[in-house]
Amino acid sequence: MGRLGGCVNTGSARSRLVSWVVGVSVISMLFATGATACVALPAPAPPQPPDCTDPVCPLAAAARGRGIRVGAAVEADDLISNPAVADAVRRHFTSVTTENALKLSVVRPSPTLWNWGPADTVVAFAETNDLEVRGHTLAWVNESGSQNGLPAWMRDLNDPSEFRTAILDSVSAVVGRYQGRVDRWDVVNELFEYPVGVQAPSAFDRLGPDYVAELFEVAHAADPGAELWLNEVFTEVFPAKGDALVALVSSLRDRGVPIHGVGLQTHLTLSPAAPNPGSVSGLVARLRALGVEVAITEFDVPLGPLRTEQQQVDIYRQVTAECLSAGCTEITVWGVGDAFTTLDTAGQRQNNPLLAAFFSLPSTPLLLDVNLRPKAAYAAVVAALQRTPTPG
Ligand code: 9MR
Repeated sequence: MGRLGGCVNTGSARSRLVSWVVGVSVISMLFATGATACVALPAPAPPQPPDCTDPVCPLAAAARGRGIRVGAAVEADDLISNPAVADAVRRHFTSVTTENALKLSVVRPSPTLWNWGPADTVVAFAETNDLEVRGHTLAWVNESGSQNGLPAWMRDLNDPSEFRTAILDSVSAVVGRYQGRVDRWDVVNELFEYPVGVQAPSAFDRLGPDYVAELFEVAHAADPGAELWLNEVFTEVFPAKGDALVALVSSLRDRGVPIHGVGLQTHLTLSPAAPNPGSVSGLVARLRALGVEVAITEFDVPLGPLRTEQQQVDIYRQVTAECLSAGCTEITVWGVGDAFTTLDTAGQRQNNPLLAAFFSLPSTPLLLDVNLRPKAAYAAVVAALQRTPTPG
């Protein structure tokens, strides 16, 4: 891709007003970016994707060799109904994230109904296959545009004490049930509004002003051995969200709140442009300096008229290398393969008009193709895992 192969960043910061015309609406955002001088270079050929019939494929092998995790979001139904999916997960990945199974809307759809089946399936599959588990997610805060994982009955509890009982009891029950079996939890998901990094108003405000700390404490009490994470979206696009994350994590750590990691979702769906060089590594370094782990937790890079397969490959390589160079401990993609991406669903496209405007259908955003074969992007991530130096 030109940005990587043929452009020189001069380092002088400037602001660029980007306007995206989406249907009848215009969405304008201010970006800070380095001035860039480009020379025309021929695009390098994409790396040949490795074929893998081995029990442990290059992606998992490279991650294990480096001592980090590569993961995929999975659904229990897909693991059960499609042996090829189960096979691909166990050979290519070392970690699974519950895509929907542990959202409270799935686990506790009514006050008296606990639906453990999907999560039990994913956790048992992981144990059988020596995979780690990221439990996603206990409190999805920002409600803008999409379901946030809260069941309607909980959202409708306007009485603060009833809401408090419902949420805190549920968090305790869910984390407690999987004590010692789920390695890490996305305790709080999508806390901040965008583009600005302020806490989004939500049903969770009924818990009081310090509810983030309280949720971490409750989860910690239910499983003191589990890692507890904050998970945030679009930090590579909106620097203010990164600043807000750093400030919040700093305050939580200063107060001794049990927070162990920060996930950067990295859904690259707002713009066809690659993240500004340094935007990922810079934030990872700032967060790690606070004493927390950092991971890419929901990576996907859809294709569209303005993003070619070669650019997809380069973005996967660039972002993975940046993350690893600053000390990331996990790279997780949001789906086992292109047939399972959520980005092609109608709901996602309605909730994110930029996704509908800029990216193809199908968007083929993942590392394995529709037949679960490794793509060129897979080879690029493997190369980044093998070659990126660890931070000194
Ligand atoms: O992929 C998930 C999709 O199947 C659900 O319908 C949707 C709403 O619950 O959530 C999707 O996953 C989201 C994740 O939980 C949080 N970050 C954004 C993900 C993609 O929308």
